[in-house]
Amino acid sequence: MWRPVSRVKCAALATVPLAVAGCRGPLSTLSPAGPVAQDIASLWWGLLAGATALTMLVFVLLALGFGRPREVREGRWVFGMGVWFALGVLSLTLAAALWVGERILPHGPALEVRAHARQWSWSFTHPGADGPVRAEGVLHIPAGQPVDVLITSQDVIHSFWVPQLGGKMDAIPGRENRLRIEAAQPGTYEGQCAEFCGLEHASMRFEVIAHDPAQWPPVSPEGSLQ
Ligand SMILES: [Cu+2]
Repeated sequence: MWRPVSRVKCAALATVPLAVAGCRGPLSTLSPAGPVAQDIASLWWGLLAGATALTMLVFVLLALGFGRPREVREGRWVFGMGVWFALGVLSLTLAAALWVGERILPHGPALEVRAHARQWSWSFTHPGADGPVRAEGVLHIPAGQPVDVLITSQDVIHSFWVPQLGGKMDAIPGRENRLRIEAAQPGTYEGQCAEFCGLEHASMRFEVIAHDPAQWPPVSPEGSLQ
């Protein structure tokens, strides 16, 4: 028989689309726009599923504990659910994390660009028709192919992060770290320094423009990237 849904349940249901909408956006890992970021997003959902399964187990145990007295079979609840089920979930998530972590490493040849961090901005060096070309605040890459970003800093530790295209990597003075990113389609993607680096850290943003591979490299007659 149909029964009216309570206001509390209505309010709880109404928050679901809001919560899901909050996971999308130009600086969200859950809006992947390339294969590397897709792997990371898939891992995030897998870890969420594992955490949900374990949380549900705890709630079931709590319900049993506060429910009416009943006979509890140790073999099922202590070893079956408490040990083997939890170990199974944790082993699966660990295996998935190792597998994805290996997949997103820079394997094989890729176009190389350089990222230079400083308080509080980024500059990038790209291959150009007549030699390396430098651009302030905008990283240009071709779409549809892997790109390795060689990242360094000239002052303190920063972190290069374009959530829709890949993982994040620290920019460390005196050192060059390599991060693989890839954009499946031409477009503009947002990046952000992901390591607190001083007062203006929050405004240390940059853009990645992925170009049509047929128009790469996009060098203007003046020698700067458009
Ligand atoms: Cu920063």
